[in-house]
Amino acid sequence: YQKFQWDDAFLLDDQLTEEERMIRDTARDYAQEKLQPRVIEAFADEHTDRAIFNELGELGLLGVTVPEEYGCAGASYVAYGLVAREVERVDSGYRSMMSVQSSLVMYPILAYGSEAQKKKYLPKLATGEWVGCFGLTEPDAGSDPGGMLTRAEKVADGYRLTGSKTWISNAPIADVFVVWAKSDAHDGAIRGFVLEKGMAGLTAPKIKGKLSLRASITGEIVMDGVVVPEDALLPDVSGLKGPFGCLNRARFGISWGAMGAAEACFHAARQYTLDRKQFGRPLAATQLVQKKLADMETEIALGLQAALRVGRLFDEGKLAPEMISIVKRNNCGKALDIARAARDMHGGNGISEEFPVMRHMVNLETVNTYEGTHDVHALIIGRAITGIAAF
Ligand code: TGC
Ligand code: FAD
Repeated sequence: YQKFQWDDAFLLDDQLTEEERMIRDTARDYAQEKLQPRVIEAFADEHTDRAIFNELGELGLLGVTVPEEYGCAGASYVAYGLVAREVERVDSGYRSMMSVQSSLVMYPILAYGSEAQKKKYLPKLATGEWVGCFGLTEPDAGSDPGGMLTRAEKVADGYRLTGSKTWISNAPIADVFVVWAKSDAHDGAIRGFVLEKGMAGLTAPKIKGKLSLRASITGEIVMDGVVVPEDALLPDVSGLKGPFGCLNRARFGISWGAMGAAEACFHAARQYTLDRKQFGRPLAATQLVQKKLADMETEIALGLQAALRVGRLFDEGKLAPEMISIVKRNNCGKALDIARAARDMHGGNGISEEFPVMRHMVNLETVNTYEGTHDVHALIIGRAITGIAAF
């Protein structure tokens, strides 16, 4: 037998390729050396450091699955998941910045864009010279994006967009806006448009006062008759499957990222309870604490293994979106449980910013909600099981 590795229960590391390990290590070193030292202040001040995009870009960590011809690594989806895990080990907000840029902005331009759009946008998004955002959610259309009110009407040489999006990651600092609207010229079908900062009628005010994901800036997108040229339309997709194709990628990344946050909480709780003595012995010597640690170890081992399996199926072209719903839902829910337990195990210290547990806990409330809530993913899985949509 082998000696059990408490920090890699099922030897995940052995199941990765050389390239995946290399990308993982690049992301881990960057996250630990460059992101970890600034996260406490960023979260406290609700400050998003724009330079993080350039730093991620320099290391090739934006759009890692995008082909090399556009300045990216052309790596596997498993590699993308590993990057999300390492970045979210520090903070879910930083992972959010990375995954919106990669899955929700670069991917739709790659998959649905014209060659001219790909050449214009992808290299600059890859380096972080440009920041992107993705506008699907509206004030009255969250879980039900098909109920969106944003409209694109045909005008000479282009379209006029009117409507508003809310809860949009990166929006206030974005240069590029991938926005979804119902288009009159296409029988009311949902179509994607690429907008640029500075267009007349386009504003992106910041949403203030978030108690979660404070290191990642969030805003609205207000489109007050924004006129865009014909070539702002993403030509190669029509209908909700456009935005959902992007969400498949981002949700998959989140299933890994949430496990990174959970691991950070698990490791912190283990160390804290080994160090902290009450009743004359370490807290870790008590049965209740060991049960909690065993539960964390188990859920993380299972969650990572499941994310890896879905990633391999993704890379082999054998993916069903419901597989992603299973891992997004389960890993977010389990990460939230783990963060709450870790917070509790830190006692009073657990509410201090000096320990990562409460920050992860409040961040994971968002992660459990965005990209399809825990319950919406249950309904997606339920529909696949029964054939009945119960939304
Ligand atoms: P439904 O009838 O199910 O589908 C409409 C069309 O879309 C196709 N489709 C998919 N295609 C690819 N991948 C998927 N996962 C797909 N799911 C559906 C479907 O085949 C159909 O195509 P067609 O050709 O027949 O038209 O649509 P519905 O309106 O009944 O959908 C219901 C539901 C609940 C599944 C869906 O609306 C949903 O997923 N709601 C959750 C919304 C959501 O996730 N929003 C996320 C916003 S972005 C975000 O949160 C970013 S945060 C990122 C960060 O900061 O990290
Ligand atoms: P609602 O849809 O109103 O849901 C409220 C509650 O009702 C939830 O518990 C939900 O599970 C439940 N519910 C809804 N429908 C049903 C049903 N049929 N049956 C049972 N229960 C139901 N969106 C973007 O487009 N781009 C972004 O970049 C982005 N970033 C975000 C960043 C942050 C920090 C946050 C908080 C959100 C972000 N979102 C973004 C929006 C996010 O995707 C939505 O908040 C999410 O999809 C839920 O929509 P909602 O907030 O309108 O909640």
